[in-house]
Amino acid sequence: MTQDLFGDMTDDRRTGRELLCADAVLLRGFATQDAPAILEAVAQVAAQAPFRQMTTPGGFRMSVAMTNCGPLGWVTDRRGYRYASRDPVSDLPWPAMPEVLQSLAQRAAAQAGFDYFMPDACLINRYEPGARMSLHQDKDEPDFSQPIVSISLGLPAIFLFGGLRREDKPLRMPLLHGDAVVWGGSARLRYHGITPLKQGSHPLTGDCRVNLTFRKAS
Ligand code: MD3
Ligand code: FE
Repeated sequence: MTQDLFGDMTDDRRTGRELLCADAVLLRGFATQDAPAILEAVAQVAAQAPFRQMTTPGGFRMSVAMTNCGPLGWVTDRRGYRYASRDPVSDLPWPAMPEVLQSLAQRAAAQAGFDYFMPDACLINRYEPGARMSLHQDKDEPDFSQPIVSISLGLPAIFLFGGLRREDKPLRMPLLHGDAVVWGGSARLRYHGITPLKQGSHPLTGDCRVNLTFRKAS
């Protein structure tokens, strides 16, 4: 008799896939092996387009420092949130998306069932102790049928995973070094955030956390 030993688990130990909710998949440790190469690529990007703390339309300076690579980059200033093809600091195009990042995002998406994900924007967030991201939706992209892939590196963070309305009480979930999350479909517009980063030290990133999100922004 054939039997699915893991058939009753939402934590799928055969694949490392864990369902956060419908259409949101957590791939624990997906990027751990590639972390040194990913961080080298991030350093290359940041040498051309340095991390900076951008200003929200409401006039607040974000605690998270950001940069981008790929044809489009996410930016915010007093005029609003948007994707732009140039770095507003240098007025140069964003650095190209390194192959190691592009292929990682595609492999993560495929693991979650999105076979032809072609991201054209990679937002790179750097959290130092105390930095946070309040509850928000990712809705500056034109096509919500396209998923988003997120990779977490360095210090752990507590991820807030809300519903489709800001009022929905969020679940808290740790995101650890090497974790990937892919969310699409009915999860694509869920509210989410990151609680203030705790102090610590990670052998590969020192006193910070780095998060990359890959998007199809055109
Ligand atoms: C959204 N970044 O850059 S990504 C962002 O860790 C952003 O820096 C966070 O939100 C960060 O816009 C979180 C992780 C994530 C994981 C699962 C989700 C976001 C999600 C599920 C649904 C919606
Ligand atoms: Fe987000």
